[in-house]
Amino acid sequence: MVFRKLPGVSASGMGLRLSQKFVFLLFLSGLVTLCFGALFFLPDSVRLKRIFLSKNENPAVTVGSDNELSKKVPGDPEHLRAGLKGGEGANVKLKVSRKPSVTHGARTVERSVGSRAQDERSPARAQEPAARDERVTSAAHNGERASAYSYEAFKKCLLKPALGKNKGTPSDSETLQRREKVKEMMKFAWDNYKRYAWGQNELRPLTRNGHIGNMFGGLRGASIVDSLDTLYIMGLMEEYEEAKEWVQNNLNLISNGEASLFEVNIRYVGGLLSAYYLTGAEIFKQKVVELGEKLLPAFNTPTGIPRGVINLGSGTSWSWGWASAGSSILAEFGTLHLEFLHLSQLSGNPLFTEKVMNIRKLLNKIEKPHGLYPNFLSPVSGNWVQHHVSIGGLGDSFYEYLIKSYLMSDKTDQEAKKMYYSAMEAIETNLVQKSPGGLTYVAEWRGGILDHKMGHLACFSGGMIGIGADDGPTEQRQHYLDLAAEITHTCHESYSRSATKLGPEAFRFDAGAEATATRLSDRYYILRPEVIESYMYMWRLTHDPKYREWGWEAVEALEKHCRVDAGFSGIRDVYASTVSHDNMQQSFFLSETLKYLYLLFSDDDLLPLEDWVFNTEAHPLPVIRKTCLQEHGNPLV
Ligand code: DMJ
Repeated sequence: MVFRKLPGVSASGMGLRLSQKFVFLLFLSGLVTLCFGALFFLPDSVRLKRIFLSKNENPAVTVGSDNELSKKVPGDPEHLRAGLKGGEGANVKLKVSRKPSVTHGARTVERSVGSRAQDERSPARAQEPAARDERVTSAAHNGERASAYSYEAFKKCLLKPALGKNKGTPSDSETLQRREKVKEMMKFAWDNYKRYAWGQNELRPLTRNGHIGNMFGGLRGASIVDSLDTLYIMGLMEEYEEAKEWVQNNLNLISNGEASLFEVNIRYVGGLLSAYYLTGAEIFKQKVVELGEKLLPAFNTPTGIPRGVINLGSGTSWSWGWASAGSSILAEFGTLHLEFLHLSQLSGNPLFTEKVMNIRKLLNKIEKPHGLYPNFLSPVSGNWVQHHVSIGGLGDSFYEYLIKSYLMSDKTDQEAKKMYYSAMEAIETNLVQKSPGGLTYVAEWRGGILDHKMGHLACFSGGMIGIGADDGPTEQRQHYLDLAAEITHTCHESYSRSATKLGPEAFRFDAGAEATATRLSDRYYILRPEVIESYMYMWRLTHDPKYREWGWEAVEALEKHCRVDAGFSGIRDVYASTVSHDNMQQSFFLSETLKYLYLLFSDDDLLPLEDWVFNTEAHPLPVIRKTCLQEHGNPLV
């Protein structure tokens, strides 16, 4: 038909029959659709794509709930892995559906509720210019002020030497031997990573190769950055120097990939900050400020609540495909405060602090059901999206960062303190339960209905409640310490009731279960640290020898079931005496699990808690003593 309309050309003149014309047209239109469609699968950086797809487009997300999500986790060998404290969610591959927007007609139909929330206000890309301005401003700030920050001045404000009098060496020989064993485990994990996966993100110890994954937006060397401080405090200096050299020469921050804001913050920003504060090496400061700036555009949303995923090159951000209705996750946007305050300190740029204070303000103001903080919040409207509350995955480290913000502020951040203790009160009233067998646990809350399950991730709360006990209302102090001990005991039970003496990903207290996993999909252990983390804090707070014993049980179990010829691996079923390995040595095993074990068998003056607060990836950050810092010439930000 088209041909007939072309001047001077008749269809018959071309010698085509009607059916042939039809087939030809069909082929032509198919070809055009194919070429155009292919544009969407090109990487962001490809020029053609940038020309064809206008800047106003907003990549969308697909709807998903954490329920749907957890269904995807089990059996997905790629992701019997990782994970946020911030989420069962992050247990899954970074999965962002990038469907095109409004301008491409029919495709809008495919979009989800979540993406609509984004598109309505066209937040992400429409605000890109602002993001760029911020980076420029920030860079200018850096030039002027970063140099004003003096490491020597900072050191004068520590109450005690960071590594203690004698690097925390314990005086009794058994503890010393145990500590040496942990150090050997670290060296073994590191050497194998170095041999088979150097420069990649994590080691696959069975196949003896590296894993890059897609949580870090093209950044590499997650295990290196996560290990810097552990190597340093263990006195593995040769290894530390190799790691530092890699950061200096190979940590390339010019990346155009899509990263989890939370994971990059806790592992890379946290790791580099700690490395800087422990060693004073300028390279870490330079890298961390540069990286911090790349995260700022994630905050360009109508509310300032960042989205979960950011393209580190373009600054475009998205919500997770699985997050309910385009929402942001409490444990993700609530786990930035500690690092961002330090980024402001080091760079002299107040923007980092402003961003996290804005999150704080919104959370403080918003109405909370029964005083609880649900896990999903819309970055567009600033309202809760669902009423699921958990001190485990999706919620956890938000609470952790409240009390740690208070402690890191030299106990001056009264707002954080108030929010923490009110949240604790609501959690105790609504979530804390006692099992028929007398075990204390923290259940999950779904719109008023309790789910009698506790995730491995939630086991960090023993330590958190412990470190918060002393600053609670006077009449509650002993109670909080007791509660911390009870929760830690329950988590230890989840380990001791398994064949391997390692704990499952989630355990339940219903249908006759007491601290055991009832679902096949909850039986795995991926070298997580939370239970050991609580042992370490409880040891420091009480010096009850049982915590060291429990830590040693964990070392023996790790050695027996997780150590393989070329590293450490997670296991698929903690109840099976013949284990099946998941082929992944998580970077948090080096940064957290082994560090907490090492600290457990060290004297308390190695990273004393008066001076250091651990971020959620176990990277120690110093208490900010503003007056002291200023007196010694460090500018206040
Ligand atoms: C770590 O990356 C951090 O502890 C995070 O807060 C939660 N998940 C893992 C360890 O399990």
